[in-house]
Amino acid sequence: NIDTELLRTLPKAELHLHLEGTLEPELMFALAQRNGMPLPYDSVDALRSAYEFGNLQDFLNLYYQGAAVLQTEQDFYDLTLAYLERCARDGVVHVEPFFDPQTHTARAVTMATQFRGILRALADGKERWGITSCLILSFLRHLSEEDAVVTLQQALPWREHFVAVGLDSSEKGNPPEKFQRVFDQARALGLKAVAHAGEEGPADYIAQALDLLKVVRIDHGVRCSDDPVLVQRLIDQQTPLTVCPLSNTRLKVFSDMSEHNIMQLLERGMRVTINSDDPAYFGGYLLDNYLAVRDALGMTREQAVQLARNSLTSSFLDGDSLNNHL
Ligand code: ES4
Ligand code: ZN
Repeated sequence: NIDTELLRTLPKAELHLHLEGTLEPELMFALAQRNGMPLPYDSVDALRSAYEFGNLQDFLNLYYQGAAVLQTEQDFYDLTLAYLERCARDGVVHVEPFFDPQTHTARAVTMATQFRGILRALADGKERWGITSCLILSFLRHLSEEDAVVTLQQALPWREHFVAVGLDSSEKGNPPEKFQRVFDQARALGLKAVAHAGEEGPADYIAQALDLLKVVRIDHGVRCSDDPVLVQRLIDQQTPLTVCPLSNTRLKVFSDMSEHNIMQLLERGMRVTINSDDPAYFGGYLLDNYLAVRDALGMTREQAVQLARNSLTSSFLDGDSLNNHL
């Protein structure tokens, strides 16, 4: 198995990370106090002990409740900068974070507040630690397609400051086909597309995301293994999967890390990457996810190098900006 220090120093990219999911309990309390908002927990420890999830929806309920403390541009800045500081320590050289604007515009926190805080932190992260980034605007799939269309319109003044649209939140019952028109609009604007698919939802949602939304990566995608034809397609097309091991075990997608299929998918020749999803809620940042996979399933130095390389080559970087990290 590869040793921890080698894993830490290996240049890695993070391609599946929700900024709202990096809100540590300590920061949640600090922002609640700063903004004069009550929290339904007495202490950081009480909050952390509520992080026991039976499924995706259990988690999402707490995640949206937590995100409500984010009110000002400075809140979004502090959140994003704290994440980047952690990346710098873990050998993460490039990030492609999601944010969920609808979570905030629904509370009258404007698109401008969100973009200004996040973009200022991403610029400072590049300056301080050399971390490059591409931001992804993600639509909430439990809301209507019309709401997503309005959100895309609201984001147009920042069109040059995000590279792709994504699709997240409650997967079951909210198939990719529900968002075909807004993804068409986004691609017509020159944006790339990604989508969560095959996390809790069926393998068919992965095929829909590819065929109807024309995504260039699948977020999660681990349920592809239910469909051998789809598995072969993902191998043939070399579609990147942004797998999130600690997320999958915390949300009971796999009962235990020893049951996770990530190394099987990698060994079958799929373009697999390791990511942290919502590290403040799932018990670990990017390096912790690599270590958890290594400890449960084994990871040779060659496999670790392949995974880290996949993360960079599956990113939205190209040309010199990619080569500078390789
Ligand atoms: C998410 Cl783990 C996960 N799945 C779907 N949507 C999400 N939003 C934040 N984390
Ligand atoms: Zn996710």
